[in-house]
Parts: sequence; structure tokens; C-alpha cells
Amino acid sequence: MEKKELISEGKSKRIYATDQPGQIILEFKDEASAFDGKKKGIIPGKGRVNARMSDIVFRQLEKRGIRTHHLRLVSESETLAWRLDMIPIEVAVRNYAAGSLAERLGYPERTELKSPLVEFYYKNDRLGDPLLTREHIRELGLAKDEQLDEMASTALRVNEILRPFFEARGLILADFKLEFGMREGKMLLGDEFSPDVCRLWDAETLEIMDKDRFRRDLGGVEEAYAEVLRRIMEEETGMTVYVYVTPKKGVLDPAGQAALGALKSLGFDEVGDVRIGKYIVLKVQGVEAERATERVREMCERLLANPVIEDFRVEIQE
Ligand code: AIR
Ligand code: ASP
Repeated sequence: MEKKELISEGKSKRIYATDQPGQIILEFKDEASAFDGKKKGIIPGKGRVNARMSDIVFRQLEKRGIRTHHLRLVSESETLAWRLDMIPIEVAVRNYAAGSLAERLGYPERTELKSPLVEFYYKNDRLGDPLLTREHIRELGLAKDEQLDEMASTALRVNEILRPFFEARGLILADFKLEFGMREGKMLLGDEFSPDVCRLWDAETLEIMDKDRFRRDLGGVEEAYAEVLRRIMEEETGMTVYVYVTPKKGVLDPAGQAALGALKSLGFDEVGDVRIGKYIVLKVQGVEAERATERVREMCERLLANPVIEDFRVEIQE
């Protein structure tokens, strides 16, 4: 797969063509902007965090049945995706009042909403991304009613999947924004999922862990992005390794022999041989699957099994 010409450049990403028809590369930038481009800055390492986080989150969503444009991570700060015809609507889902909703309804920030709220915004910097009603969308001809229904129901489903996902990692998903597009007549979730497009609060301290740190000049922006990635990567790289240890054929296995004798005396005549081994379950973190298998085999040879008299088999589940 080869990166080709620049197709477009947005505030936080560059889009490139590839030599694969219909596939694009999203290059995530360290540049940050807020308030419709009025505030600008650089968040070192943001491109890497946003690409990696989008990769993890989109794979998580795909696993749970959400169709997305995402294909894979291709470098530290680039992902490969299907090219979509984007619908110029931002779909926001909110669990807590914050930002523009807190302002609009006069709610104190962090008020928990009665139930998750879905809103549509016009993706249009010149107009300041205004809130849209269904009538506005119909008037502007931005999307059909069925498309709006599909976007809203998918967005709520995404919320159902991601709220517990972040909660398990000590983060409250306060709100987020999604964008959708069409490919071959089907609607797919597009764009990115990163601290640029959602609000995340530390579940214990309620510390802000997203782009609001940049918007509100809170400092520690780079650190907050890195911490969010660290929390979701830790789980990601964690895997379970199963080890089965059995006595080698021909090696004296007193436990197996005793069980065989006892089974026969109980009338289980069909049993020809019994070998009793052990079953070990390990959690491994911070290494790739291949390396993990290699390391666990080494653990077996040196400690978990006795290679002179025992066989072992290693199975990995990522
Ligand atoms: N968002 C909306 N437009 C651009 C972005 N990134 C996201 C914000 C926030 C949610 O949508 O990051 O997570 C709601 O934003 P607001 O400003 O309407 O409160
Ligand atoms: N997407 C908007 C902007 O960049 C809103 C924001 O992120 O503050 O201007």
C-alpha cells in the first residue's frame, strides 16, 4: 500500500489517496484548533495519540457490530480507511452537561442528563457549526430523514459501547461528536475518535482529560492526551496466555496411574490411559503476541514445566 497525493487538509488531519482504490490515509496532526479555528496551537504528540486511539476505539466498535471506515493503523500517526462521501453533519451525544449544552440550557457543567442526548450540528466553520433541527436539515438538504434516524441510533449504540469501555479505564465519557459518510450506498462511521472530539473526565478526581484543557488554557494538555492513550493501551496490549503441561508419553505418572486404576475399579473400562498435568493461566502485558508466546515458552522451560519429563502447549488469546 502506497501513499499518494494529498486530497484535502483539515484542521487536525491531512487526507491522502493511496494506490488502493477507495482507500485513504488519514494523517493526524499535532496542530490543534478550537472555536472554529479562532484559537490555534500545537499539542506535541497529539497526532500519535489520536491515530492510535482512533485505531483502538474503532476496532472496539467494529467488534461490537458498528460499521466504520477504519481499516488499520499504518504508522505512528496515520491510519488507513475507506473513503466516504461525508455527510456535513456533526452528531453529538451527551451524558453530562458541558460546553455548549451547559450554556444553552443554563445547566451547571457536569450535571448528569436524564438520559443520553443526541444533537445534530451543521459542519460549517463560517457559520460556527450551529445546532440544527430536523426541519433545518430537510431545508438545507443535508441528509434524508432515514439517514438521520440511522445516525442517531448508531450514535446512541456507540455511547452504550464506549461509556463502559472508558469507565473500565477510570474515565467518564461526558460527551462526544461523530461524523458519518456513505460508501457504496451504506452509511459508515467516519472521522476519528480521540480527546479532540470527546470530553473525558477522570472518574476519581474529575480532572479534565481532553481538548477542553487546550480550549480553556488549563495546561498539561500533552500529558492528558498521553495519559488517556496509556489507559486504553494498557488493556489493549494485555492478553491471556494458557499453558497446558502434561507428563511426556512413557514417563512414569503416578497420579495418572492411580486415577487409571481407580477409574477401572469404578467400572470405566473404556479408559485406556490417563495422564494428569496442570493448566496455567497467565496475564501478559506490554508485548506483542508473538513475543509473548516466546517469553511464556521460556517461562515453561525454566520454571512452569519440567521439560525433561513434561510436554507443554502454549495458547494465546489477545
Ligand atoms: N466537538 C464538536 N465539534 C467539534 C468537536 N470536537 C465535540 C466536542 C465535545 C462535543 O463535541 O469536543 O466533546 C460537544 O461539543 P460542544 O462544544 O458543543 O459542547
Ligand atoms: N471543532 C470546533 C473548532 O475546532 C470546536 C472545538 O473543537 O472547539 O473550532
